[in-house]
Amino acid sequence: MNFENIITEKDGRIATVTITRPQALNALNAATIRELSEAFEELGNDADVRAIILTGAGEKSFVAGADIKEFSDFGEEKATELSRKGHESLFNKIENLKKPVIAAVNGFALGGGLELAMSCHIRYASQNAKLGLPEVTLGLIPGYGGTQRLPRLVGKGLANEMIFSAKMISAERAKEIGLVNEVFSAEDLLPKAKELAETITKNSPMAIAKAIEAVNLSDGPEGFEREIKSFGELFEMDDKKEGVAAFLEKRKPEF
Ligand code: CO8
Repeated sequence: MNFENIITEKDGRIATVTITRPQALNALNAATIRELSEAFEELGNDADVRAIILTGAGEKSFVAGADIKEFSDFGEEKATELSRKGHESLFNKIENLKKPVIAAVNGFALGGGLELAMSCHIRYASQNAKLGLPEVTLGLIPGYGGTQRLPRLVGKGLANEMIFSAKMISAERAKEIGLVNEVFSAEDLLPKAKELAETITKNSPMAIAKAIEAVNLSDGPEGFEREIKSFGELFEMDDKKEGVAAFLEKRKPEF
């Protein structure tokens, strides 16, 4: 895959996608959104890839938001289109991918950057990470899912505080409120994300795909029904045969 604003690498069953616009603190312009969408589409269809890590180049920034310079002279129509396109082509795509995506938040995750991290299934952060939704300082609100995903992750009260105040929070505070799972030193962040990805890739990809689908429905009324249906469907799939046989034969499963 050849891109201008991102790099994708594969190491065994794990792919890493790195956003590389350091001159703009990895801000998301339309081209970067397009490339990320393409990369996730391809990695989603790549049978060799079982888990994906998303990070930003350098130690200063994961993603400092949508590219403010690019949208500065937009009117309603163009802004609505960009927002909708982002939701559909990237943020929802990541959330609904059938393989786990881990955000390795290596610095600023602001605005669209935090929204991108929140569309991933799991977030690890470096100690120097700063997270926030500063859109109201620009006279805007989050436009890539932040008003919905942040309250789901941390509750309405804390989400409102972050959105209304535009204040950045530290990685430690983000862990305290459940916005990131773990905090590591800058040098440990990627190795730890890879370690988690390795652990995940040893488990049944069929079951994980079903788990992602069910967990994504946990905020609505359909989640329980999806769980029941998927639980049943897995009984007809190869991974369940292998997983249960391995347990009974006292060996490790090969998925
Ligand atoms: N967009 C474009 N360029 C950016 C962005 C950005 N979001 N963030 C940083 N940059 C650029 C700076 O302009 C600067 O470039 P230059 O040297 O050419 O002037 C370069 O990156 C380095 O930045 P700073 O000099 O500002 O670095 P500091 O260390 O002083 O500050 C900060 C770092 C605090 C991260 C600061 O850069 C900042 O506040 N950035 C903006 C953060 C922000 O407001 N993000 C939210 C953007 S809005 C958004 O994300 C909406 C999402 C929904 C969009 C829906 C579709 C329209």
